[in-house]
Amino acid sequence: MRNKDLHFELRGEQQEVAVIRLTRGSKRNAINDALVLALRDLFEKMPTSVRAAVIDGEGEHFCAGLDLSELKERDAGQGLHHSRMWHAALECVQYGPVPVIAALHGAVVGGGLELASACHIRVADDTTFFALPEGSRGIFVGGGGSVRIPRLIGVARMTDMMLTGRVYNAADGERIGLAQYLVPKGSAFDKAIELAVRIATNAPLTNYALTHVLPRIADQPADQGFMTEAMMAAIAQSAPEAKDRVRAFLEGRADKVKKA
Ligand code: 1HE
Repeated sequence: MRNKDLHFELRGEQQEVAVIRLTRGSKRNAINDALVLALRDLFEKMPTSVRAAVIDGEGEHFCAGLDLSELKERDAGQGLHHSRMWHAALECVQYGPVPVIAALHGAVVGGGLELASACHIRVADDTTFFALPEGSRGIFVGGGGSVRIPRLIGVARMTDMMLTGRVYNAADGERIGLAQYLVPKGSAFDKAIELAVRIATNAPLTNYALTHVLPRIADQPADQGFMTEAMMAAIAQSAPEAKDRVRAFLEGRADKVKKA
């Protein structure tokens, strides 16, 4: 599981926050086959203490995408399996054990944007820029981007990014939905940790509902979505932890919602 290009550490009193860092800064954190497999293994074998995870990248850029030096002559079958390998790994990120927050800076391009879009929350600092250079390299996305990115920004914007090589800066990226948070240069990681610490205090079943059930409801026809929602609501509210939390509020022991 260990890979020299992937740093892993646990933070917090209960070791509840995992930090995963791409440490291939000399290659702008370009993802080669070994690294994509290491990411998959890491999410499959996440320690049970972990309640939330943060992914970031060493150096000036979050991730330059696929390691283009490995893009050798593949036949159609090999290309298919390569893409499916990325799918399997990023599936482990999106549908893994815990919510994942991407702390973004610099280039978030190609497969780097595909990795970021498999995370549940994206925090971008002012230096972030988003692009899909596959369009000008004569290739196509292969890491799930065609499924996940239109769900964030719509088919028209992704089509434009790939047809024209359009690059979105951090502010415009946040405006169109590529990131949910925009923070000053150098502070994406700290903001992501702050969010992870907060998320780690939620009931695990609620976090599971949000990461595993909500995206599936969003893909269902409304009639089925309402039914899935009702079943998830029933399961969540019957957990003892939910009853404790509701009682704490009714007895004045829990925080009120504060005005933003
Ligand atoms: C790389 C890669 C890479 C950098 N594969 N080696 N991705 C791209 O098309 C992005 C290509 N990269 C860039 O546009 C730029 O490198 C950056 C904007 C990200 C950063 O620029 P800069 O000036 O800071 O770095 P650099 O000088 O371009 O690169 C430093 C080194 O990293 C250099 O290697 P060196 O041995 O000459 O030092 C680069 O070759 C290397 N490097 N990016 C391999 N991507 C599942 S399908 C996904 C499809 C894709 O992701 S397509 C790839 C899209």
